[in-house]
Amino acid sequence: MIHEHYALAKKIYAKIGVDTDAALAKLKKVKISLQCWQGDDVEGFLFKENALSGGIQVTGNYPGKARNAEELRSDFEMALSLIPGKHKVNLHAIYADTDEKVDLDELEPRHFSSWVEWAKTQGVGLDFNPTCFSHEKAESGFTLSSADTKIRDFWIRHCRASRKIGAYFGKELGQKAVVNIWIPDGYKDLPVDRYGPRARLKEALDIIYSDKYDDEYIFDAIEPKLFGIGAEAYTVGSSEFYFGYAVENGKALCLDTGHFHPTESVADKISAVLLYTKELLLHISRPMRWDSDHVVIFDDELGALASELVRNSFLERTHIGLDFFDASINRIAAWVIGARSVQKALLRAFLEPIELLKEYEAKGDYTSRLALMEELKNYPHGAVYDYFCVTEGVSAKDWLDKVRNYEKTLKR
Ligand code: RNT
Ligand code: ZN
Repeated sequence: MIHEHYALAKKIYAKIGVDTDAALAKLKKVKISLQCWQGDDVEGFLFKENALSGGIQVTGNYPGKARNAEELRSDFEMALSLIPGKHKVNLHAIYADTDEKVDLDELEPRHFSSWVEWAKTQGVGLDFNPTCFSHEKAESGFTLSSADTKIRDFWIRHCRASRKIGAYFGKELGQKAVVNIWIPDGYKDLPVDRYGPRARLKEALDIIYSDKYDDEYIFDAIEPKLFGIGAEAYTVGSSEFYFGYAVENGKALCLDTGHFHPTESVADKISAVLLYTKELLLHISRPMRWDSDHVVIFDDELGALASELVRNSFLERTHIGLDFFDASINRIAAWVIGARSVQKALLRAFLEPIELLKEYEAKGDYTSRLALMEELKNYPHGAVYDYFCVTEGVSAKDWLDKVRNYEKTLKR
């Protein structure tokens, strides 16, 4: 059935000059980085007693979260088996797999060697993030921008250690590791000095990035944010702050789709940012009324984001990561739904007759442009995606049954 549907879809797309096989070949090349923190509600393994802080929140009490690296890896294997293609796994520093009592500023590549060995067996790449929250030294609400040099130096050491770990991932796995810095620093209420913390953050980043690593191994990104819970009035690492820093220092900006006013379009920002930065990191999330980090679905925003990347050939310069944490549904299904939604959106974008649409636009024929864009929504891209799943050896439709069966075997 799936093959028949595909044959028909292929003909339908051919009529508007679109080659479905070529679209699938492009989709196959796109890696999505799966965020490990969806698997255990951003708890990590290093400091089991620490509560989640930094103004982010996980809600829900669905059973079965991973309690250690072994369980998390097993969950990942299940999820990866249901997502067509080869992908990446995105780790946070608190997911170190070690029996040693080690603080964040003392982390070394060896504390992640089991992850690297596992990644090799799975054929996945690894990305990395310093964890500048859920820690006693982040309790003041300030990390890299703290006025207390002891605190600031601790976080600088942690970020330097994190880049070293990222470079180790890149070297071992033969593919660049994205090392993304996000800090929660900010004030709940109106500050008097908005400049000082930003000046300190800039200085801290300069120190962190003074360690040089091979471009082949590591890719640096910095992630701005509008606000966090408890930091509603002022966020040090704002959009302008990091955009400026990225442009001046040749770093990549990370655009998290939840980190803007809810009516802003992140899709619209990409073409502006990529005029000034070489590369881009996306944290694809789904904000609902606020930065709620709901599981990503194939909605209009995601469609627009995917079209922007494809129409402008930005994928070569863009790293795609997922960033959501929903504890109210099965956590493995959450990864699968999110990743497959991104793929579906990208596929629909790859199946657009871009030249024809551009031609309408250039001629000023906005009627044809709008009419065709709307018609395309009903084209059989779903049949093409199903075929992609099957050719990649992945369930097209009944993947959730597999998650359910796996879930039944868990003793958590
Ligand atoms: C927080 C940022 C950040 C985190 C992860 C856990 O608002 O989006 O990327 O979600 O690092
Ligand atoms: Zn993010």
